[in-house]
Amino acid sequence: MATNRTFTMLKPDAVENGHMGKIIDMIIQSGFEIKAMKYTRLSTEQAKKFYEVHAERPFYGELVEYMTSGPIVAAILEKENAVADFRALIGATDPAEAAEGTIRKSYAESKGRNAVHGSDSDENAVIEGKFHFSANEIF
Ligand code: DAT
Ligand code: MG
Repeated sequence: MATNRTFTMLKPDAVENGHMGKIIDMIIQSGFEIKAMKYTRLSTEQAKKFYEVHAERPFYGELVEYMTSGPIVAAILEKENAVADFRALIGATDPAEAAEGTIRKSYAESKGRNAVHGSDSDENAVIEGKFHFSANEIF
């Protein structure tokens, strides 16, 4: 069942490079409504848990270190077909492979430092949203 919601993080490189405002604007202009948003920093424990599906991958340690290296913006977004439409808006994991006009094509530094996260399923969107927000922070 589609929830029409997805979860995103503007990653440390996007914040560091001053792209936060432009990316949020792209998200809103693409028809997503912000249901929850916070400026925060992941602890090592949180980053490990969030990316635990990648625990066996060779880049896991680097990923956790990077995701805890500075503040991020976490948000829950709503739109019809939110998960798939947001994946289309952010583009491929590697910005070199991302389509023109996507957030990663425009703002990501590399496959590892790729500006933005987007949930890959409705189920994970719910899990990831709950990971960052309590019920009274979601509107
Ligand atoms: P996505 O973020 O597009 O869903 P993913 O879930 O496969 O991609 O991987 C999660 C994050 O891990 C990704 O945004 C960046 C990092 N990552 C993935 N593959 C990588 C690689 N080959 N080298 C370095 N970092 C990688
Ligand atoms: Mg993923």
